[in-house]
Amino acid sequence: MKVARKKSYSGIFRDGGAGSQAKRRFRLRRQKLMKREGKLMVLTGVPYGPGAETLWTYAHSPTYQEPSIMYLTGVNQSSVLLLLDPDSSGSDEVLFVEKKNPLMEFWDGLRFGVGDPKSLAEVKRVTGIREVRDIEEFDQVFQERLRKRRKKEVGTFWLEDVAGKKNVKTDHNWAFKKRIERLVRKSCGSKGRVANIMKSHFELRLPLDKYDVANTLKAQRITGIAFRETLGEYRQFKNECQVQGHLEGRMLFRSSYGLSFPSIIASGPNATVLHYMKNDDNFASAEMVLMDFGVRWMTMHADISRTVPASGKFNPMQKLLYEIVLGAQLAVQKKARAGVTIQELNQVCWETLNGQLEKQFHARGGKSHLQYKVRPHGVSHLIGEQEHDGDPFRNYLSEPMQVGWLISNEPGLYGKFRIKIGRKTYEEQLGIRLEDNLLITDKGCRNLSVSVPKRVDEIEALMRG
Ligand SMILES: [Mn+2]
Repeated sequence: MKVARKKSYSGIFRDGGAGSQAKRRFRLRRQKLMKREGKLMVLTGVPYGPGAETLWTYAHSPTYQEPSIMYLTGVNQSSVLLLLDPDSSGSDEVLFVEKKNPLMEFWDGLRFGVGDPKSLAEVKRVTGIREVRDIEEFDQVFQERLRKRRKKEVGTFWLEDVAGKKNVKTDHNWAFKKRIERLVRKSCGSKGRVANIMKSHFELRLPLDKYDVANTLKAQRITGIAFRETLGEYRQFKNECQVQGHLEGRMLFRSSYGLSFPSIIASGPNATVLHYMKNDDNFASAEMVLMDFGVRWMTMHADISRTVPASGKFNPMQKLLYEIVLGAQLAVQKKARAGVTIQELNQVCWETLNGQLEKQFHARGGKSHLQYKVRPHGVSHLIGEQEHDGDPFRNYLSEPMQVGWLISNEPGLYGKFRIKIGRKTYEEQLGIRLEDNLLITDKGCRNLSVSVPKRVDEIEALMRG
């Protein structure tokens, strides 16, 4: 008996769930960028695949492309270059890729490439790009295109702050920018100029479209199911690693797009380390466990934090502190809408949290030692093609939020706490963080994480199994 199995390019071409609309969607994104910039542009994908070091992608993830290329093409394969040439006489879009390489495919699996008409037909079908060329021809094609242009300005993408003073110099985008500068100098000497298209690129990319929202919701739902399933099994866990294994297993059971990031599973005092990664400690049932986790669907993310009592039941102090954090989170959600800045959300968040800590904890005789002065971290970051999206120097914190932005809402409380409630004194060092993802609308916001439970009674009911 012969078992036939078709080769699948589904891991390489991510159509964003848009199906037959995919090529129109990607084409429109590139057209908008060309209209805005009006200049010759070139962008690079990641130079290496999973397992190699890259700054803005998680190397272990099956979704690893440079997000700017992912946004403009949906192509999830290393070593591709994109040339955009608005108002040119030739084709205005060219994708460069390596030659088909059977030896490389023997090691790393299917790749698309020059010399393989079948895979190049897929490029057209999913990305809408009609011209695909050998990456070895790039320098020559680029210089020809530049020569034809009157204005010798080339746009490319690298990460910098809005003032243009600080740059990320350790990633592939910076290395590519340097390469383009050398090529421009070679072609047109001092007349040439290389400009950053980061700002207009992010303006287009950050507001999610309906497919992105649908994919984000799917990521949130899967993350929610995995969380519920994990709570139901919590009694058998004695170690952070066991929680991680179960939670990530249940997420990946339902999504092959990989985790949003490696989970943080931090019990007791470990939760006061904000980016705790060890995940190898045993914990006692009296302790709280902070979990920061999430899965991807296509290129979109869930970025969720929940903090639960290992025993399945909050003690009175844990419940009191937990509800203070929850109150701050709700205050932020109420305030979030288009036009408001994330800086303003920070103000609401930490004022509410610190105010309630005074009123509900200190005024009742509670003593605390916080491990920071006013706030431990920001309440929000942008989410999109990357789990942390937008410019890495976070100039967006002071910009009015736009309809379609997806932001995290993650207040936290970290330190040592002691209080007498009834006849019992409670004392522990802990961290509590609650994180949801909010879609900004003009009237307010939509909490996309409602499928991940967080109320005290819900958590306790789920942990009873
Ligand atoms: Mn986050």
